[in-house]
Amino acid sequence: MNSQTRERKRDASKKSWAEPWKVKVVEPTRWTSREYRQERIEEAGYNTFLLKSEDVYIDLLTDSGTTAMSDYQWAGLMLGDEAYAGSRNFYHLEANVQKYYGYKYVVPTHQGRGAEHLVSQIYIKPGDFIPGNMYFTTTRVHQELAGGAFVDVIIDEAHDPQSEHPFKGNIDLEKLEDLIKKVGSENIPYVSLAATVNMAGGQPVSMKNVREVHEMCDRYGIALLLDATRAIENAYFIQQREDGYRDKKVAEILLEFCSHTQGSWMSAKKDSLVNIGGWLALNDPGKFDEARNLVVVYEGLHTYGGLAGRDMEAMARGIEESVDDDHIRARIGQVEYLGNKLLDWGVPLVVPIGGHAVFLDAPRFYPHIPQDQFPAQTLAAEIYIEAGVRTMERGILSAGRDPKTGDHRYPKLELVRVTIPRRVYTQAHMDVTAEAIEEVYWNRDRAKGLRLVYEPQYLRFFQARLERMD
Ligand code: PM9
Repeated sequence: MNSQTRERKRDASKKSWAEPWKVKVVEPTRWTSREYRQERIEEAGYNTFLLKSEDVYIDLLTDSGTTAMSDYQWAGLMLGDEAYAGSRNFYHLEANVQKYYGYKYVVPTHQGRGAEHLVSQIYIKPGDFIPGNMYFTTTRVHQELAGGAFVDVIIDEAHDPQSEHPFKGNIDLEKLEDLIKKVGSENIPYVSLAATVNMAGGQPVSMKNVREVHEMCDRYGIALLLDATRAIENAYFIQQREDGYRDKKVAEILLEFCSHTQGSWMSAKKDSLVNIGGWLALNDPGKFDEARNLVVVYEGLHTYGGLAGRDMEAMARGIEESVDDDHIRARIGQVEYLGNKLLDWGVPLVVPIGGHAVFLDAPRFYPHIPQDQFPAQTLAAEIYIEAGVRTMERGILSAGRDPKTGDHRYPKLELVRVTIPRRVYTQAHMDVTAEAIEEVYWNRDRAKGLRLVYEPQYLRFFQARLERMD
């Protein structure tokens, strides 16, 4: 062989993959100076939710409603049937929820929390307990507003950012049974199971676990309801990590998973690849009847639920695309690309890397900032100042206050979520993001904590304002 010829080392197991789409439309982004960003974040009360989108360079605040829709979905918008009642797009949506998720009855809602409101009002009576695999902000507030109290029964590993457990979203069966015995099954209207678990770092629930929780719920006559917002990402993790599922399609795994539950609520703004939309799906005809009645009070008629016909069409088509194995592999592959890069550089984050986001472990960035000085909120602000990358706090500010004592809740996890919208950013955006986070990590000793100057009553993280400690 010619000595000039470089031999390429082959490793057949390390084949690159690419996203199963190409770009047709682009939206310009804007780079700004560090001084400009420093002024904007101060103006925004050090809360990334209060920044203007035009002042953000790479927006990794959330994967909710930030998806790029496909040409198939955009074409569907033109087929919107905007009749007040009986829109054909509703029937398409209903058929796809039945086909891909397996539930019998479907009520559309404007987004996930519309469905959470309905399900909480229908199932919960004052004084009830709702066990679940870690709280989610909007889910818990609706449970509390209906008079219930959320009880965390997730496995302990979920609260440890460094535990490598492959299914950190699992419910601890012992904790669940202890609660049932303590408060009585008649005071537990349902078990609230999320797949994947957002606040734990996008961590999945195994099929074995949902099967066992289902059996326990059946034994005690308690319903098992699913937050299906990212259930397709959960199905992908089952395919990759659980024995017996490697050769199954994500769509088959999703159906099997849902079959263990009697209903579910959905924020279609995530898995289903749309900018707005949600639904509540139930198998119990009596509960469905109540939901169909209540939706007309809060959302709109039961065949549009606060949505335009075109939104329902985009959702119906998004569901079809969302269960495609190549799509979900590329989606989670991008999150893993960013996470692995940061891990290689020694940046502390939650492992295993989650489905929709990389979660930075703020206490390991800022051991000198106590939790009540908002280390994760500080970190999110610093990342914005560094490179215009917008992320979100998932720690003490998100956890809010205990409604009984009024004290801060102190969650064990104090994280910053670097959330990847679906089909929006390139690998180069991930590289820029990783470099910005690494820079903030190297300068970690200089960071100062924050204090609250304004705090709204509900879901304070959305609108709170803070200022830097001296
Ligand atoms: N999740 C998210 O960014 C948007 C609001 S909170 C910052 O992660 C789950 C698991 C969610 C979720 C929203 C909802 C509520 C329910 N369950 O936002 O009302 O992650 O559509 O859904 C957000 P909607």
